Amino acid sequence: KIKQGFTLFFTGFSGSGKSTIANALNEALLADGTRSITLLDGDVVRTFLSSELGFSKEHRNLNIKRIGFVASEICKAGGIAICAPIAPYNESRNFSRSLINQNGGGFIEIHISTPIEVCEKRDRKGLYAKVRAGQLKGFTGIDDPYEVPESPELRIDTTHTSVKDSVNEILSFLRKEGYI
Ligand code: GGZ
Repeated sequence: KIKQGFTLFFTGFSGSGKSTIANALNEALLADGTRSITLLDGDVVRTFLSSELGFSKEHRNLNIKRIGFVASEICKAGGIAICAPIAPYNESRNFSRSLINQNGGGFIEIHISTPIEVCEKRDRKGLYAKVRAGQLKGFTGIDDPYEVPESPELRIDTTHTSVKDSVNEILSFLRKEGYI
């Protein structure tokens, strides 16, 4: 029997660890089996699917709805979609969940809840420094909103959790729920 398609939908601040965990999870799932997996990373989506969009509330919601749509098509075909945008708004996260559920796919929302102070301290891409220097405005968690998900399937704070442990926690959840 072919297993149900599902979407792993990461959400959290820039630098919270979403992409790192999403990539490691992608590798683990690829190594584990025979299923088709698509990683929809934030920067790739913004290059190829949402290149005309900025970071207003409207544009961010539109970006997330597009990601949700692509993920729903992947799920329909029995595949696994891994998405890792910031996705700061409930509206478009919930839209994606509904669309994917309607199409018979599972939706696993994973809030990477690493606090903004920790993300800023890491500042892997130097973006927080730019924000503090006044060169970047409307940055999520600094001077732009992030609506904390109320009931995600998983919540992981990477302050004291390794990538490996995060991946294992997600894999355990997927096994427990019968997704893999
Ligand atoms: C937040 C921004 C902004 C603003 C540019 N606010 O660390 P990154 O660089 O690679 O992740 C961030 C990415 C966010 O794009 P998303 O498509 O994930 O956002 S959303 O879900 O809200 O549509 C960051 C960079 O783009 N970036 N300007 N103002 N992040």
